[in-house]
Amino acid sequence: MKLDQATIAKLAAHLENCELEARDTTKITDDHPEMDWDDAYAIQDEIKRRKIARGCRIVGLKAGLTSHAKMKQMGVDTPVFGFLADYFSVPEGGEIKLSELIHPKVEPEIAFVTKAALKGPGCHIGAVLAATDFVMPAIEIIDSRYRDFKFDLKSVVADNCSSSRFVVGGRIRPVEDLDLRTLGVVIEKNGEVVALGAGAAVLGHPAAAIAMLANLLGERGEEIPAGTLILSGAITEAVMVKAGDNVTLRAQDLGSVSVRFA
Ligand code: OOG
Ligand code: MG
Repeated sequence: MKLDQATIAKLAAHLENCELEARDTTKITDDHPEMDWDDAYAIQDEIKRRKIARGCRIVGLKAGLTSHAKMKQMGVDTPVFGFLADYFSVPEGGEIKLSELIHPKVEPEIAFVTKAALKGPGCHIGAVLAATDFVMPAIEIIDSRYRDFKFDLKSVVADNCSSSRFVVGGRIRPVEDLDLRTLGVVIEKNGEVVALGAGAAVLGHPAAAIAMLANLLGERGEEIPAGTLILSGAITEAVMVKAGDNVTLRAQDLGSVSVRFA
């Protein structure tokens, strides 16, 4: 760790206030170039602590930057993880007010729900599939607090990996009958296809993102408990939205999920 506790608390408050007030900021590594990975996750943990202290529930985890499309779009090269708070969850077919967000983008993802704990090191796809209760399609709405989505990995980790909102729904299915590698997804904006891909875009298999997450948490002595919702990361690049947009994710074998922006 390179930052002291007071600086971590100050940066967490700053980033969380930007989230809650829907305003952007410059990336925090501009002022703290020395900060390391532990500092970045400590700031994210402090944001989580602030939310819990205010009465929020943590309802899940997310992996991010798990596809080449995303890494290329954002100019970074390592997957990262963050948490999902209760108020991030938007009902299927629901509406998101653009005034509450800065510059949201949508991503097609596969959501996993576990039925057994997963613990690294050494967690692999087989362990993830055995521990998966079911999967469902998800639209993640990311909203980096950094101006123009310009960030480096440590800044984005501190910012809870741009987490903002998510919508899950569609068909809920056990993984046994699915091939998540070849499962196709299409994102439509106002009826027009704007991005498409297949599950293998995420680290070769979306379950590999969950294994990676269990292994990263394992380094911290933590595990993924049974009953955890986890977003496995965007299959395609993220797509910009504006007021009035209707977004639908159509996922092969998993039905569709929609959300509107007002
Ligand atoms: C970071 C979050 C990335 C994903 O699914 O890859 C993410 C960002 O691109 O702002 O959620
Ligand atoms: Mg995502």
